Amino acid sequence: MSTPLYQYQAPEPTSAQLESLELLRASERILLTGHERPDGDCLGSQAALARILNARGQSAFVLNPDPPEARYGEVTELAEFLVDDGGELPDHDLVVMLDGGDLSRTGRLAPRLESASSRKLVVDHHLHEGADWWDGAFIDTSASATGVLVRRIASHLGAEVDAGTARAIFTTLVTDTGWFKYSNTDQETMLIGAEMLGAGVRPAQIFSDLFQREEAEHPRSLSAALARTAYFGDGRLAVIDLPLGPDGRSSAADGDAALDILRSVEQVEVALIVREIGPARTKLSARSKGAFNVQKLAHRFGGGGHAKAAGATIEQPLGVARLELVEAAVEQLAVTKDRRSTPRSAAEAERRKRGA
Ligand SMILES: [Mn+2]
Repeated sequence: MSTPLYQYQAPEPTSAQLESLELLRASERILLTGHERPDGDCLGSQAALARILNARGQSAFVLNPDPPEARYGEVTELAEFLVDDGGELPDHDLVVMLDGGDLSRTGRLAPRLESASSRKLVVDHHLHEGADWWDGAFIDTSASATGVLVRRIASHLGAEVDAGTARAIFTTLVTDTGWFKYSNTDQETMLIGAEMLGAGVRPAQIFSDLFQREEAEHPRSLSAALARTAYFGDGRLAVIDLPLGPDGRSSAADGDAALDILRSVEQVEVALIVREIGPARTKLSARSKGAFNVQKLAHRFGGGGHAKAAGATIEQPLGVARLELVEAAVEQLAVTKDRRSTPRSAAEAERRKRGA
């Protein structure tokens, strides 16, 4: 391989981050975990951190509450990935929770993790509420992906990023930035991405592995979901509700793909998918563009996430949850500045400030 054009320089760690690094250095057998239904940021961060620690001669493995989707097969083969079987936790002296700061998001693993005598570390980029339950936290809510934080940790530990680790980290970036198109895409994201290309990542291959392996049913289930689109609040809010199928199973429609299409409509600022997952259980996926904060909306329903991507599990029947969500979202839209009135350039913003 030719000499890489660029090597990433991590920002100076904060004192809390320095303590986190000390925890990592001081541990021998490290259990990495994450949230239920792990996504590409969660799994990629875990694979990358496991490889970084293993290369240092430490023993790191992943234990998740749920199995990974098949699309992440090329990521989970990069480290030891276990799925919880409800039994005793494997021996470990440190737990690292990645891509989530609330232990409850590890689902049924949470009580066993909590009662384990091991020390606890969080590596995350979500807004955290509630008491700190950990011994250390490497948190930066401005990071586009947890993988960015893992890349910083590699720098701080003086670890090499090999081709496998690069693949894992690149997967985290493209998952959480929607392939570098969401507003969280910043210079650090692109610099790390550029560095990963130097380490052997081929973006087209990763795109194909992640996003071009749908089942034959995918276009039809997506179109059935999109046909349920309803608009509220002068078209600024788009909602798709997905009832259980005739077989009693929740819809298999790809929510992310549908949410992308809803947001492609010019006047849509908030897109919601409400999916029935049981008789009194509804899952919300919320996305926004412009100023609307979906984390705030999800929080009202017991969920969380980021300003532009959030979710919640609501203990209500689909119809009730949908009604309450629409009401809350329209209410919040009323106090959110209309996207069309948002200045498109710095020069325009300056003109408006001067009242011109
Ligand atoms: Mn993430």
